[in-house]
Amino acid sequence: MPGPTAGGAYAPDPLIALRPWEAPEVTSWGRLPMNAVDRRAGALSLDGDWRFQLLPAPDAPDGVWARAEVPGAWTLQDTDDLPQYTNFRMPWGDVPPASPAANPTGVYEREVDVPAEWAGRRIVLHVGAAESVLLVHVDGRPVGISKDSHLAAEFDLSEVVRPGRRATVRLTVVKWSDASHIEDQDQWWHGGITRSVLLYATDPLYLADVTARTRIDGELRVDCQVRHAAGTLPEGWSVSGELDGRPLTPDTAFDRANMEDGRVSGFLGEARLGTLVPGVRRWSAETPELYGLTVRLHRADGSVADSTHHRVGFREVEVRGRDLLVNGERVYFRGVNRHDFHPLTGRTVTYAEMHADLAVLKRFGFNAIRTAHYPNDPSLLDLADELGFYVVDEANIEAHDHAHELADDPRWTAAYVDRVTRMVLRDRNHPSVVVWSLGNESDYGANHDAAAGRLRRHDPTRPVQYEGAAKQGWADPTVVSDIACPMYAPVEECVAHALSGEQTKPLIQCEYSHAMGNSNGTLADHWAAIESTPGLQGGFIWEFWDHGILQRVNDGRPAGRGGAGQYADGVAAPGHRWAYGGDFGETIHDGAFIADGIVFPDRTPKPVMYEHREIAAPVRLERAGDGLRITNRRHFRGLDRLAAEWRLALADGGTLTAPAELPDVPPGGSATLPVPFDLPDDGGEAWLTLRVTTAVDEPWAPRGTEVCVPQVRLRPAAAAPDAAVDGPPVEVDDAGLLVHPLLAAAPVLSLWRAPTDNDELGGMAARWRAWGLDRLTREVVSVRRAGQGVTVLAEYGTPAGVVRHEQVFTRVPGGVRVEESAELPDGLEDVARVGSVFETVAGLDVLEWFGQGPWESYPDRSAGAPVGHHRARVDDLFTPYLRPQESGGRHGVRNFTLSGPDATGLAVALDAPRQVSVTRFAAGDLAAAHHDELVPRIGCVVHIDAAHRGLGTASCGPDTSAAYLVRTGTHRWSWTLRLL
Ligand code: IPT
Repeated sequence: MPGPTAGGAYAPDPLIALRPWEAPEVTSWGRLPMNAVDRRAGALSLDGDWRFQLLPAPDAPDGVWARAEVPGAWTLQDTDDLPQYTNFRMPWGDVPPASPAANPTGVYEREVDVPAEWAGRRIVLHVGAAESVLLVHVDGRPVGISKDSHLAAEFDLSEVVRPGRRATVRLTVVKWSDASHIEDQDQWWHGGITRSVLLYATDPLYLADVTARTRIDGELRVDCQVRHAAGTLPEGWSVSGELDGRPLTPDTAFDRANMEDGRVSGFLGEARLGTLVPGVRRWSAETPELYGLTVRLHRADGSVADSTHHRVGFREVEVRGRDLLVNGERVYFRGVNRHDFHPLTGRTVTYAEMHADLAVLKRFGFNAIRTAHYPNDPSLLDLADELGFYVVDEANIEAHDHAHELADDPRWTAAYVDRVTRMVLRDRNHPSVVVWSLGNESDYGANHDAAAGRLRRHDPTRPVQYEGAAKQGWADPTVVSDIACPMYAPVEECVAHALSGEQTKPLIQCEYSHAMGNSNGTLADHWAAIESTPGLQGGFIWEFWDHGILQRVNDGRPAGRGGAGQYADGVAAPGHRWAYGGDFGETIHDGAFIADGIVFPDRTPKPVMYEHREIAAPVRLERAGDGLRITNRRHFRGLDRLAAEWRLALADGGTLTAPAELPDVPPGGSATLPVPFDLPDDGGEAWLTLRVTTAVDEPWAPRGTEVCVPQVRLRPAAAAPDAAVDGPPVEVDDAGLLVHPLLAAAPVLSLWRAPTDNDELGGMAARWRAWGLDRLTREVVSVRRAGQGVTVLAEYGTPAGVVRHEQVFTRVPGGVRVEESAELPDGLEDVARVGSVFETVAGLDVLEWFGQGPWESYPDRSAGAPVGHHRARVDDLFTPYLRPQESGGRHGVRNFTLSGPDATGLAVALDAPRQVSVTRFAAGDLAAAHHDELVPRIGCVVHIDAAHRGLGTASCGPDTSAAYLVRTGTHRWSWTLRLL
């Protein structure tokens, strides 16, 4: 910061003169070592409103002060520097370590009254996170520099501030730097101070770090580092500790060894405490048992100089052969990648919000998180310890655009080592952290090896993974990854590896099943393979959030905190929308690729969550002879804390319920039971569901929350086609189109769906457009009447051949049967659907169906939608994906009714379970860029599909598998339309 000298000239500020934003070797200056000591209690919060100005460059002179909120990104506050989204392209062209000349630099300033009672104490400034270079000045004096936008930086202010006096703290945050080149993650670019700022004081004699290690036999070892502000430690200090009230024992042998070989010098004290807890309760994601650890540092007179509190869990992680074991068990990793994200505040997230994230994950069967692609907010790990998650803690390194160049570049070695080391020092006491990750998408080089060396020294108890290294050979023992952790590997490739005899490491995909838009097809197939193939242990879905930023439509600005309450159920309120790449006027951006989560930007679960919940169900139900088998699929506990109820859904009857008693079965065990109902002779197709709920209030869900709904079919449908009857002839117009009082548009052939993100990015949509499937023209070939019936033949021409479509309309009791066939020529390979589409008149607002539901399902994403009687308002059937696309489908529908408030309407019975959708939108209506731009029709658009293409995950990763593709040749389907 330039400051006036005695002569009135400006002396260059050393922190600016150094140009640390273009010096990768400079990872910090004046910054204290990272540690795990908890300083939150007793700290002075400096959060709130700060003086703020945004300079055009770090070395620009001061301008005009405004205000900004800390913590918070300035890109979401009242500045002209708006968020920008790029996947891995750097938003500016300069090669590392250069940064652009136009480099927004936020200057934050405020006065701080340093408490008078801190006299004689050591005073520390803590900045939770700043993006991407932080320069600290106090009262004009340079204090320090820090990099790494996702880890805290601490600075000793004892010599700079005076207790009882006021000090001016100035935090300069440079947005673009050499560090941006290794923070090139697929997310919004922001600038600002994104986590809390604190000031705290300690005794001059203080705990510099505390490391707790546990074993599952109940052994706890606590290593303490002690320092003194004056440099040399005074004589006679000691540490003591307790675990839930049980005193820890000082390890005198350790102390003696330290003394004898002189390892404890005058400035660094080391001491070890320990205990053995008999009958210890083990920590796991299913049993997140925590013990409270308090460590105290005493002066020679026994008085307490410092203390810290931690929660520890007794658990062990180990790679044995090709299994990753937690407490000796080969657990499955039902994981998701999680960014720190909020639609109003960007990367600033509160404890309550993180709790809500984890609660929703827990409710939907997830047990693992990869902190993509940087250490998440520290409270996330407290919550993961408490709620029970296995965490892959990832360092903030992604050099994506310059991955290969930087991996071996010695100028960046310090940065790679620094980021990995500081993460480990911050997080190693958390039982939830089971694996360290060296970062993401940064190729593999000497810098990774250097970081891993330091990491293994600091924490030999956990495995290390790094996808960039694993890519060089899943079984290669020479690369620095204990886990084969590919991304988006086809399931067949994973199975082949596991069966090859070559596998040497656990195979857990660090990213798979890309959740962009209407996606996650074949998730159940992945899990069928994982559970039946030793060596496969799961993976981490990409990703948790759709990162839509709430934006005001009128002025295009981010809504910021003012947007609170301006969204619900995944949808932005009128006048707002979920912004994605390009919406803030950026020319360089990657569009809707940022909207690829399993939850909407407001955390509303997308339909895939239900699919996952069922795949992860703790209880499995199967037929076993005449009875049933219930299996406990947990790894560490019985079926305790769960309640259940039986439901019997009869196609031609209603739904019966009966209380269920879950058997007492150990993890992995099963029990057989009789079918709990006597099946009535009538009622047709019958499905038995075990509705499992939480039996008690859990930290993540109240009692009675649905956990899974496994089901078995007890009786198949009996085929009983309606006989043709006499009656008035079926009416068709001259074009052979059915005339019906409730149809606004008659059923015609549909081969098209509004492309999903997978269809677009996978290239299918381009092919379908080239064939003109989005604008098919129907030509009537013949209309033949016979008795009451009519046969209509039509043709739809495409550059890949002509599709012949026949409809046979027959009078049946109370309505019309429509028998259809469509012949797809060989050239029309892999279309979106083959089926009928029609539109109803207005006034039919409720859909009731017997089939899979209640949520959206598709052929390759239907394992989580139980068969039953379902009911929904038509307006609620469409899923509001951020970029409009095919949505609202229901798989396995047998029959449905569409009715108005007076219960009149139409009833449709299908010849077989079919993919059906009833929405307010024709496929062609879904061409808008954002959901809020859609204009619903007043009638219903109904699709009945003989075949519907799977969703796959081709926006990033494998497409759906062959079994879910629409084949060429003849498709036949039929349905009956009646009035209610
Ligand atoms: C992979 C990235 O790790 C992740 O951040 C995200 O971009 C994801 O893809 C796609 O959404 S990298 C890709 C090149 C496989």
